[in-house]
Amino acid sequence: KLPTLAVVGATGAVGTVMLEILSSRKNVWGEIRLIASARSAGKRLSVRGEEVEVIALSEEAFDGVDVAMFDVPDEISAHWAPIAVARGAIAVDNSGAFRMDPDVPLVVPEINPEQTRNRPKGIIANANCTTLAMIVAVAPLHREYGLRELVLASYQAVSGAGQIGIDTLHDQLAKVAGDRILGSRTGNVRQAIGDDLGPFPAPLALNVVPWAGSLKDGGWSSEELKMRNESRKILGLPDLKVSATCVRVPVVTGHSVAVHAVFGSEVDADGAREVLGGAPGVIIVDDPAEGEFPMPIDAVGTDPSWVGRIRRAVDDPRALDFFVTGDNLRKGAALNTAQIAELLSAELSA
Ligand code: 11C
Repeated sequence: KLPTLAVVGATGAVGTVMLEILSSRKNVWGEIRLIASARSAGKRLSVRGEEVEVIALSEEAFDGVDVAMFDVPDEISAHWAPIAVARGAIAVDNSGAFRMDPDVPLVVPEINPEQTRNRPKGIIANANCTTLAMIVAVAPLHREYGLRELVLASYQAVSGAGQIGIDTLHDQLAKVAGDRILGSRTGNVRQAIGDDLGPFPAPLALNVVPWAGSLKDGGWSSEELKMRNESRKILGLPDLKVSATCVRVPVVTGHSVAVHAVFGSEVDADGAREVLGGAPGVIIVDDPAEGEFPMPIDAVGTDPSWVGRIRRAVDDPRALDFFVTGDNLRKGAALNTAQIAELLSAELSA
């Protein structure tokens, strides 16, 4: 009998992409149960070509569930994932609630799939979307050259903040469209957009905002610290030096990261291209003469991390610079969760 899967948060931005992914990948599930807040209960959503009614989150909703995926905010996961485990499920959590718990593996199937079996709490964590876009490319380079340091700058899409982020950007773009004066004088974009900033601290339309997440010690944002801490844990490098600056840009979906990676040995761009060319989950798009770069408008809706602008640092023969773009709702969230769950389905079905 194929295992039963629950998707908690089925109606959210990530949940919606999850249902598409479950409908297009190899079918390894028996029942797929869709769970959401009481407000969304009763909705009918399509998965694997069938209409399934969404049920409300409750303890009983997990009865008979083998694997429960959580695509919900941290506090909902923190409360409900242990309940799902107590009811007999293995939880795969896409929130930040458990990622740094030493008893919870942080799994990227292309990098550390074996860690799905080491789950003393019955919970497996999925990494942050910005970390995921970048780490899929960094890990194979680390295996080849021995990573010492990462200096990162992100260019993050608004869908990282959920449906409210997408709606906010579209509303703001509608307010500024067609006005050719906007953006030429200080203050006039703020004035055109008004007070409705949605989940962002400043207007996103015609702007970039060097902020994602919440304020932490030393002026760092939570997103920047996630990139540091999660990279260390996934790569198994607890002393890795990581500095990140996370920036929100007016893109709907597709997180990008400019990476400066310093290694223990000398690197060269062709060697790196060869390593990345054979790496799972990576596609190289690197032909500047033809205008071919990794970009959100091309990467959206696709599975791999797109990598380009690969070059050796001019001033350090041990450092590589490159640019990565990945779909933050797919590999950055739903796809990686689905891949982890598929490993569990294989284990449970064996
Ligand atoms: C963003 N990366 O783009 C965030 C969203 O830790 O899973 C995901 C936050 C997380 O805003």
